[in-house]
Amino acid sequence: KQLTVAVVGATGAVGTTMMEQLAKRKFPVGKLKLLASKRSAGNELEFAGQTYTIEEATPEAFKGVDVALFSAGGSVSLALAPEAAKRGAVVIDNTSAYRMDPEVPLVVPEVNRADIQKHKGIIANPNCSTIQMVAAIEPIRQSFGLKNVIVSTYQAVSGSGVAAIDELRDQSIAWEQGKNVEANVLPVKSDKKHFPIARNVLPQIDVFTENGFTYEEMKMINETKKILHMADLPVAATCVRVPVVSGHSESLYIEVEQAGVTVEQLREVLAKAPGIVVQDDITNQQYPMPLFAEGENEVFVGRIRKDLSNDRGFHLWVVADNLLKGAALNSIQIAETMVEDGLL
Ligand code: A2P
Ligand code: 11C
Repeated sequence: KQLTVAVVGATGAVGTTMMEQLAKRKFPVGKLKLLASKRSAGNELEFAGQTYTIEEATPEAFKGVDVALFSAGGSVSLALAPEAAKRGAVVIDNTSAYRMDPEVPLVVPEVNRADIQKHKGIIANPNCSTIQMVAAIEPIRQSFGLKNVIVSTYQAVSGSGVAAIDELRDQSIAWEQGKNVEANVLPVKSDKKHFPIARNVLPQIDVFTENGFTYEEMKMINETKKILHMADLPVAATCVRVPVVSGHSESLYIEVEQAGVTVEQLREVLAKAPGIVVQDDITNQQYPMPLFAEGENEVFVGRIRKDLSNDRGFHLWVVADNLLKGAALNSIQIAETMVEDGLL
C-alpha cells in the first residue's frame, strides 16, 4: 500500500534528513507533501529525483494525509498535530510537545514498540540524547536489571538546528581569520546571553528549570522513565554542547540489579542487541567517536568498564548520529513498525 506522507519542517535540519531517509529506506511514499512556514511556501525541494513545491503548514494541508512527520518546533506541533490527527493522519512528532502526555506513546522501536498500539493519533519521538541512551541500556536492563543511571552528554550543534551549524562554521572561520567571533544562537536562541561554541563547550542545552537542571536534562530524566516503564528509576543528567557538527556522545554510569556481572557479559548482550554496534577494543584504540558515527544508523557503544568501587556499577561511552537515530531515522522506524504491524 502506498501512503500519503507529509513532512512538516521540510526545510529544517531534521526535516531534510527525514526526506533522505524516506527515499533511502524505500518507505512506501505514494504522495509527498512538504510543509514549512509561510516564508518557504512556493520554494522547491528535490525528493527521489522529483521536484516538489513547499506548501505552508495549515490545518487544511493535512487532508488525505496518512502519516505526518513533524519537526518544526514545539509550537507548530501544538497548533497543528491535533489538526492533522483530526483529519485522520497518524502524527509522528519529533518535538517535545507531547512526549510526557500520558495519552501519547513515546517510542524507540527496539525498546518499546508495543506502546505504539495504544496511540490515539499522535506518537512522540523522544529527544535525541534519550533515544541513544535507552537503546544502549534496555538490553542491559533486560538481562541484568537496572538500578540507577547517571549521564553526561557531549552534544553536537546540529541538535540545535541549521542556525547553530552555521554559527559553528562562521565562528571557526572568523577565528581563523583573526576576526571578532560573534555569538547569537547558542546556547539557546531565546535566552538572555549567547556564548561562542567554537573553541568552547557550553554546559547549558535549553533553558533552566526551577530545580537547577535544564529542560534538556529533564527530558533525558523523564523520557527515560516513561520509555522504560520505570517511573521510580533514579536518573540524573548533565547536558553539554560541544563544537561537533553531528553526533551526540554520552558518558554513562549505570548500576545493574544482578551481582557479579562481568564486562564481557555486558559486551555480549550489547553485541546481540538490535541497532547497537559494540566498538570496544582499547588495545587497538577502538572506541566510538561522533565524526565516525555521522551518517550511520546504529548506536555505538564502547569504553565498557566495571566501576572500581561498586561491583554492580558500569561505565559506558555511547555515540550516535543525533539527526539519524536521534531524530529522523527513529521517526521513520516508528512509521515502518506501524506498516509492519498493520497499523498504517
Ligand atoms: P522555514 O524554513 O520555512 O522557517 P531547524 O530546526 O533546522 O531550524 O528547522 C525548523 C523547521 O521548522 C524549518 O523547516 C522551518 O521552516 C519550520 N518552521 C518554523 N516555523 C514554522 C511554522 N510556523 N510553520 C511551519 N513550519 C515552521
Ligand atoms: C539538542 N536534544 O541537541 C536537542 C535537540 O526535544 O527534540 C532536540 C530537542 C528535542 O539540542
